Amino acid sequence: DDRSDHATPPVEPPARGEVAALTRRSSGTRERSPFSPDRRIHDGEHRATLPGKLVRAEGDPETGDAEADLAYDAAGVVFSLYADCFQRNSLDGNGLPLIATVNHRRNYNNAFWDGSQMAYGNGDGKLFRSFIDLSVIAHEMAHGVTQHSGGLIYEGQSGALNESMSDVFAAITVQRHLGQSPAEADWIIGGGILAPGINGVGLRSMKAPGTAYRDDLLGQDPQPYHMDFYLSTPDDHGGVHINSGIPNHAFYLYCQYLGSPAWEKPGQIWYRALQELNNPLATFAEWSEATATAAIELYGLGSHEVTMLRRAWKLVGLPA
Ligand code: ASN
Ligand code: ZN
Repeated sequence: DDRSDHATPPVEPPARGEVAALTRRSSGTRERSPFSPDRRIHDGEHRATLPGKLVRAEGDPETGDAEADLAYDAAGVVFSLYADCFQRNSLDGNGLPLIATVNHRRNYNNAFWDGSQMAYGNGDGKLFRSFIDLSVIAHEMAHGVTQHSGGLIYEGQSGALNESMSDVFAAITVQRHLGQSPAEADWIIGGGILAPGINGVGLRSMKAPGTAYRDDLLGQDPQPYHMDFYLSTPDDHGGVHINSGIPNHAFYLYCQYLGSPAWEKPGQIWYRALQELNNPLATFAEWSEATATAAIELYGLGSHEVTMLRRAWKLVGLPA
C-alpha cells in the first residue's frame, strides 16, 4: 500500500512475547499492530433493511462491485489507523466486526453509523454522486469509536464535539493514508462525493469552515470557525454539523502550528483526551481543557506542544 509508511519502513508484526514491549514503547505511529480486522460488507440492494445481503467477509476475494470493494478496503485503512497509531483493536477496542452496508435505500443522500454498523447511500446523482469516500467512511467509523469511548451526547455542544471527533479522525485517516503533512492536505470532508455541477469542494472544510460549498447544495456552508459565530439553532440536534467547524478549525490550526503529521502529536493528544474525557455532555470549553490536560501528560507542562495548543484554541475563542 502507499500509506505514509513509505517515510519509515514498517516493522514486522511482533512475535507474541514482544507485543507488550511494542505497546509500551509506542507513543505512536508507525509500528504495525498485532490486531487484524473482521470486515463484513453487505449489499442493501437499495432497500432500507439492514444489514442486507453479505457480499464480502474478511479474506474473501474482490466482489467486482466497486462500491462494496472500496467499502472493504476503506474499512481496512481505518482499522489500521486505530491499530497502528492508537493500539486500539477496532472501534470498540475489542475487535468489533466492521459491518457495513452499501447501496442503502434508493437515491439516499447520506451515510451513517447506526450504533452498530455503517450504511452508505448512493446519492441521488443530483446533489451527491456516492458516499463511498475514505473521509466519509472514516467519519462514520469514528462515531463508533466515540460511542465506545464514553460517548458524547448528540445534541448541542457535546453533539458538535461528537461530529468534530468524526471529522478530526477522518482527516487523520486520510492524511496518514496519503502520507500528507498538514500543509499538503486539503482538510476537506467528503471531497469526492458531490455530483457534477454542484458548486463546492465537499461537505465541510476544516481549514476554512464556511467555504466548502455555495448555494446549490443545502444552502451556503454555514460552518463557523470561531465562538463569536456559534450558531444556536433547534435544527440538526442544535447544529451539530455546523458548530463542529469551531473545534475542527482548532485541530487544523494546531496541526499547522506544530507542523507535525496529524496522526502523530495532534492525533495522540485528541485520542488521549477522548479516552480520558469521561463527560458525555462536555462543552467546547471542557473539551479544549481536556486536550490541554492530555498534552501536558504527553509532552509536559510548558512544552512547545502545550503552548501551541493553547494558541490554537485561543484563535477560535476557547480556553485551554
Ligand atoms: N452523515 C451524518 C453523520 O455521520 C449522518 C447524521 O446526520 N448523523 O453525521
Ligand atoms: Zn457524523
